[in-house]
This record gives sequence, structure tokens and C-alpha cells, in this order.
Amino acid sequence: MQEPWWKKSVVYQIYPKSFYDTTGNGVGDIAGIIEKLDYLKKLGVDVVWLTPIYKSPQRDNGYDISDYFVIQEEYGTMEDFDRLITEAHKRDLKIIMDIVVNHTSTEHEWFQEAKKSKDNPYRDFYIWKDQKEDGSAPTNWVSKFGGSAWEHDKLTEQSYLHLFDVTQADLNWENERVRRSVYDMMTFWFEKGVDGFRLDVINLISKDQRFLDDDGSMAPGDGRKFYTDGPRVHEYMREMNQEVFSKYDSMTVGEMSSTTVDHCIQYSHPDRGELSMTFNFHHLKVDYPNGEKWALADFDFIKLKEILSTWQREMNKGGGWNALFWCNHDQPRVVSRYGNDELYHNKSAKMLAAAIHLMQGTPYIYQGEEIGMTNPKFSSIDEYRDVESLNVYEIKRAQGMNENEILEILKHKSRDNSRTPVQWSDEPNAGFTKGKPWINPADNYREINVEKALDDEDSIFYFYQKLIALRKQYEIITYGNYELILGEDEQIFAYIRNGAGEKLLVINNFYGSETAFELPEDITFEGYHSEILLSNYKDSSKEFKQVLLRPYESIVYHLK
Ligand code: TEU
Repeated sequence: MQEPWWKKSVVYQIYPKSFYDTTGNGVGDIAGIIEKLDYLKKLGVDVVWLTPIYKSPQRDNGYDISDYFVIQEEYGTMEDFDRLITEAHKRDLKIIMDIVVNHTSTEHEWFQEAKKSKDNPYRDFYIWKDQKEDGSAPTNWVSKFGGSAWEHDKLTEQSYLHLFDVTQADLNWENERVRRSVYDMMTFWFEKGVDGFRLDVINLISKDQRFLDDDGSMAPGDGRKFYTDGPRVHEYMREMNQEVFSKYDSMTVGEMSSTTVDHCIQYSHPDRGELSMTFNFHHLKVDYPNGEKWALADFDFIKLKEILSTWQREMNKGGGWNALFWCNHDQPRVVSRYGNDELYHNKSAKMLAAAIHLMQGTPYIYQGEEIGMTNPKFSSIDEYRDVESLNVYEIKRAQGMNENEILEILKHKSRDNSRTPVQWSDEPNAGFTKGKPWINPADNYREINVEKALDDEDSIFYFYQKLIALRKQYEIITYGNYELILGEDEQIFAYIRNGAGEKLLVINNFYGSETAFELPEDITFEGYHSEILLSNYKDSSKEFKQVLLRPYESIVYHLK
């Protein structure tokens, strides 16, 4: 069987709003993406994922879609989009779109119709329920952005479900017309020439139809067990695949919220005909004390290794396929999070890159990650834009939390940490816009920017470029089996990739102090010849059995 192209690809995620502005309105645009395609080509990526560019009131920066067939005005026109596809394909770059079908904006015409009356033909496109007898919400579920997941509508005396913002109403996937409409819309984009989709929170689309209260065993009013990887989700995915994906040479990646390995194997196993691969977030919760996102704690390094390794092993064993990533538009910058964005900025950013890119799966680079962009360290609530951060701020204030404490938490946790403008140069506003940017850039753009990175052969950019090039050269990076070693070591993340007659040994020091690596005795590598494939220090030890690792040192040995 021929292996699909997306297994050997590297994906670059663009958040258009913050990528590059050509019009001076302070918001990035499609023309800006086209201008930077050669830059992406230079980096060496194969696929570009665009977060939503459809018409939207932008309450959640485009994850609240009001028209799936129209491009949001500030990003450009459909002609610009067609040009983007043409220009990308000319350069052998693929484009995947982000599609949000768990919910629509309440400004979508379906919802505008649905809310008119109980017997409106679109009523059943959404999930409407009566209040409980005591007048409270239909269930006690909370929204992921805070507050009840139900919004009461006075006109028809019922409530609609919104797992996210109140302006993001959940679609009713039980309704065949909803599914048909979604498949037709996806087909429209494929016919335009896109190469696939990233499917937003796709594992939440099937809700348990009993609509029961949550007993709070996980967290008060949690509700997740009633809609995460829900009863009919795999049936829907197979239907979607049959109706749409199977007709194109496409790649599809599902964003899976609070999912399990077993479900992800099912979503991504080629024989099941659902999706190409899945994102999960368990490795990005190791700095949530007791599962709480809005609290501060160091990351749990042992747990991080354990989680990544479990997913590596289990997905491989079960025949699923992982999407590999540290960063996206919802996560703080990894160099500020699991690295050191000051003293060891360059070294730790490279180490983190190697650690994730050399696992089994398809790696994703989020815009700016390739130059080591950091959290911006905003100091006032006025600098934040994200609906989730603003909600949390209000909620915590109302609960009596001190303002400085909330700001400290947001500084580390806010989704805006990754949404600041790409730092292109040391010109005003990081060279992102000639106007006033919709969100402030990080102050460090004078030191950390693309122009500088391209001029410095030791930059993080060239390290990513190298990693991508190696993937093209060594099949073992794509296919080799993963094996964790020294799982208990509190400072070193080391693993082996096993291929036919060859191996990779990947050693990473995750901290800013020296530490001794010693190859476990039961691993001998007898008869193998070794060479260093990559390292973030110029003079790394060629001898791999015992290595004194320097701060954040990362060394990759190829054994043959
Ligand atoms: O995110 C889904 C999601 O559950 C999270 O990553 C979310 O941001 C986090 O749990 C909040 O604490 C996707 C999109 O990536 C995100 O930008 C959207 O806001 C969300 O869906 C709703 O469409």
C-alpha cells in the first residue's frame, strides 16, 4: 500500500489575523499570506493550515462563523483566496482550511431563522430545550468559556446549547439536514482546490440525547462526559468521510478535546475511513495544577514524558496517527512555557523543536514558533483581546480575586500569548502592519524577528529548516517505532526510534543546568556506526554512551 503524503509532511499553522497586514488596517490578510509563501517555502514546510477566514462577527476570532461561503472582509475577497490557492500550489504547498461545524455564530442565517419560532424549519438545526421546572437551565453544564452552557431565549421560552461562547450555538448533528449542509459546504471548498481540513472540536459534535445533569465527579457542572467522543461521533465521521473526504486526495486533522487514545485510534485508523490524524492536548495540561487551567504551577516533567510516550506507543500499536505540536493559537508559547525564554532562548527553543519533531507523527509549526516567539508579558487587561481571557478576568474579579493575581495568571495562560503579531523585523509594530495592530506585539520584537533570524546561521529558524530537511531525507523519522528510555530521569527526555537496520537516539536536556546522560546498560547498539544528525551546540559529544549535557542541549544520533 502506498503511504499517504501527509505522513511525511510538515504543517505550518497561520493565524491570518496576526500574520501579515498589507493594507494597513492593523489586521493580517490573505494578500499578506501570499507575500510570505516564499518564506514558508524557504523554511521547507509542505502544508499550510489557515485558521478560519470565513465571514464572522469575530467574537472568537473567526471560530464563530456566520457564513461558510464568504471570506471575512478584512482578510480580502474570494478572488484573493483563489489566488492564494493558485500561488501555493505553484510552489508545491498545500492549503488546509479550518472548519468549525460543532457550532455556528448566532449571526448565521440558520440561527437567525431558528430563533424566530419553535416551528421554524431551521429550529432543529440547533439544540433547544425547555428550562427545568424550577426555571433553571436544562442541564447544569458549564460553557468552556465560563458560565452556563445554555442561553435562555425569551421569545420562545427555551434555551439553546453553547459549549463555547454564548454567540457560538451548537449545531444539532442528529438532524440529517445539518449533516447534509455541512458536507455540501465542505465539498464547495474542495472544489475550490483546498487540500484538506482541520476540524475544530470535532469530537464534541455528538451529544448524549438524554441531556442529564452532570454529577460533578470531575468538576462542578462539567458535562464533558455527555458530549466528548459522544455516542454517534464515529458514525458521523465515517459518513463525512464517505460523502466528502474519500472523494479527494485530502488530509484531515481533527481537533479532539479531552479525548482518549482509544478514540483517537478509531478516528485516525486508515481502515475505518474517518480522519487522517488527530490533535490531543493531554501533554499541554501538565502545568495545570489539579486540572485547573487558571492557576500557576511548574510543568510536571515526568508526566509530560509519560503522556507523550503513551500516545506514541499506543497510537503506533493501534494503527492511528498523531499530529505533533507544542503550539497553536490557543496555547501559550512553548519557549516561555517548557523552555527558558531569556537566558536560554535559542538553545531551549531548538531543544523543544527537536524533542517534538523527531517523534512519530506529522509535526505542526505555529507561526512565529520557528523564530522562537515568546509570550508578550502583557501587564494590563486592556491589552487582552481574547473572549476567554476577558471572561475569566470578569469571573475571577467577581469571585474576589485580586487584580494583580489574575493578570499574573493571564500572563502565563491567556490564549493571546500566541496571538500577537508575527515579528517580521525590528521596524515599528514588528513590521507586521503600517497601521495600528489589533493586538500589541511583544516588546522583544527588536531582538526576535524573522529578518534577524534569516541573517544568522545559528538561528532557531535554520534549526527548524534542518529538522524539516532531515525528515525528507530519513524515513525513520516518519516511520520508526518510538521507545522511551530513562523514563524516570528528572531532567533528560531521551528516546530511541527503531527502524529497519537503523536507529535514532534523541537526547534532550529540558533544564538550564548540566546533567549526565548515561545510556542504559541493556542497550548496546552493538555493530552500529553512529553519527550526529543534529545538535543545538556546535561541539556536541560524538560519544553517546556517556554525555555531559549542557543547558538545554539536544543531540540526535543516527545509528546504522
Ligand atoms: O478550541 C477548542 C478548545 O477546547 C480549546 O483549545 C479551548 O481554547 C480551551 O479549552 C479553552 O480553555 C477550538 C479553537 O481552537 C478555539 O480557538 C476556539 O475558541 C474553540 O475551538 C471554539 O471554536
